[in-house]
Amino acid sequence: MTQVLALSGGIGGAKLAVGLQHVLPPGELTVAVNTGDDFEHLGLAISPDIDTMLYTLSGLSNPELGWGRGNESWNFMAEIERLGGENWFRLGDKDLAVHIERTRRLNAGEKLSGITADFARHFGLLGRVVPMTNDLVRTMVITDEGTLDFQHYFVARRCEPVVKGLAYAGAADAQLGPLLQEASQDPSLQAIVICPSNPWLSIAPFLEIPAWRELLHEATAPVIAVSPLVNGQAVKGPTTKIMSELQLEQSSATIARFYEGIIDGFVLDPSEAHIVPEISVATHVTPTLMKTAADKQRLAREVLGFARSFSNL
Ligand code: FO1
Repeated sequence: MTQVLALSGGIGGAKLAVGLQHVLPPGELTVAVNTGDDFEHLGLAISPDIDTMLYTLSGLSNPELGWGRGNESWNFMAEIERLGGENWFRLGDKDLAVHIERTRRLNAGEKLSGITADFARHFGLLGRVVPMTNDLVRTMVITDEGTLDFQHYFVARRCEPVVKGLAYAGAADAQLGPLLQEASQDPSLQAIVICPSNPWLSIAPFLEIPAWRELLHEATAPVIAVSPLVNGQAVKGPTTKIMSELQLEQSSATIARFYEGIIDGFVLDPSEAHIVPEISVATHVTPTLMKTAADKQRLAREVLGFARSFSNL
C-alpha cells in the first residue's frame, strides 16, 4: 500500500523522505528516485541518488558527506590511486559492493527496479525505493565549457562551469515500471510529494518523461511540492548558482512557476513567505530547514496535513 508517493533526488530530498518514513505507518511510503545522475564509472553502474536514498532511509549514510556510507573505509580508492587509475569520483569499500552487485545483476538482464527493491529489503526498509524509470535517462549539462555529463559537471568540475541549459537524453522515450503505476493508482494514496530537491537537476528528469507528466496530471491525490530555498539559498548544492546562470530570479516564486500546471500545493519556508502573492496554487508556509530528525518529522507532518486539507475542500 502507498499512502505517499514521493519524488526525490539525492541528499536534500532524502531528508524529507526520512521524515515521511517515520510519520507514516510502516511500508506506506514509495519513493521514486531520479536516475538522471546515473553513469558508468570504472565499468560499474553507479546510481548515486538511489544509493543516497537507500543509505539515508536505512540510517547507514555518511552524515557529513550526505552521500556514501557511514563508517566507510577507502582501501579500494587508495589502490586505484596507486595504480594511476581515475580517482575523481570516490567509491568507498562498502559502497563499492553495491555498485558491483548492481552491475552484475544488470548485466544478467535484471531491471534496476527489481535490483533496487531487493537492496532496499536487504537494508531493512519496509517502504519502496523505485527508480523513476528502468530506461536510460541521462542529465546533460550544457555549459560554457561544452556539454558535460552530470557527474563530470557536478563532481569532476565541482559545478564551476556556467550552465547555459540542460538536456535529459532518453527521457522522451522512457517508460514507467508497474510499481510506479500501481503506487499512483493506489486508492489509499493521500499525496504525491515533490521533495525539496533541485528542480532542474533532480526533478526535471522525471517531468521530461511523458508518462510521469501524465501520472501527475491524472493523479487524484494532491501533488505538493516543497521549495528547496530558505532565505533565497539552497541548503546544499548548486540550485541558486544554476538559477542565476539561467537568468532566473533566485526565489521560491521561480520554483513554483517551474512546477506550474503540475502541482496543487506549494510548501515554502517563512523566509520566502513574501512571494506567496505571486503563487497561483495553494500555499503552506512552514519552516523547511531540516537539521534534526525532529525537523524532518515535523515537516513531513506539515506536508501531509496540507495534503489532507485538499480533500476537506
Ligand atoms: N559526490 C561528490 O561530490 N564527490 C564524490 O566523489 C562522490 C562520489 C559518490 C559515490 C557514490 C555515490 O552514490 C555518490 C557519490 N557522490 C559524490 C554524490 C553524487 O555525485 C551527487 O550527490 C549526486 O549525484 C547529486 O544528487
